Amino acid sequence: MGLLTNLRDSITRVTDRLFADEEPKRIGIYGPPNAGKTTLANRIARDWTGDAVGPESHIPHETRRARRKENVTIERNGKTVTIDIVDTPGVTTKVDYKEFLDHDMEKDDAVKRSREATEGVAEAMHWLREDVDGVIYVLDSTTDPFTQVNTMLIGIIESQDLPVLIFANKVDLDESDVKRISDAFPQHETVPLSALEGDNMDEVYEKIAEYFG
Ligand SMILES: Nc1nc2c(ncn2[C@@H]2O[C@H](COP(=O)(O)OP(=O)(O)O)[C@@H](O)[C@H]2O)c(=O)[nH]1
Ligand SMILES: [Mg+2]
Repeated sequence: MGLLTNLRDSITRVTDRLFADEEPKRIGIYGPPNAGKTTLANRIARDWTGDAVGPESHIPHETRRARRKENVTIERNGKTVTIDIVDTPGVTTKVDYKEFLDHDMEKDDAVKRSREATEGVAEAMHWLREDVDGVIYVLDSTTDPFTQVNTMLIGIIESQDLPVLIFANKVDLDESDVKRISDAFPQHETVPLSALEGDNMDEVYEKIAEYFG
């Protein structure tokens, strides 16, 4: 009985995919460590599916492998977009195990974490070239956006002709400066939000539907 039910469900899933108008778009969430990528991925997943993607953390590189939440359907203004949300590790020039030691970790564990984080970053970069249909680039609006990593990554995204939205996160904090971000990347649309507090999520979903639908 269980076997038949499983088989039937698998066939239904495959035929649903075959006859669906389109495959879901795969949207990668990129940006530096601690920008709030996982918090955002979790908020989107919870708002539209009720489940989360992965753990958020104040320790940099908590997301050391890419995590994926498939078939998240977002509806806005009569537009429906089904996306696979890919939460990637933060991209940076340096993953140092000493950074983890600052967070009260044993050296072995810290070295292991930094190795995993480096592999995760390589994986995220590979996906950017091969495996995503659009990018949400998340920045912490309390920090300077003019870094080599941001400029380089946005350059790569542009060279792939991928649609990209820049999210200026953490607008709930006093030091938040959204204009600094929109001035740094005037060629792209900047959407202010607080992934933590859920501020401005209506506009976030509107823009996602508009850009990736
Ligand atoms: N104040 C504030 N903190 C945030 C916001 N979004 C994320 N954070 C915090 O920033 C830290 C890093 O978040 P996380 O989602 O793990 O960042 P990631 O490394 O980009 O995945 C965590 O402590 C979050 O609670 C936000 O909108 N406002
Ligand atoms: Mg993360």
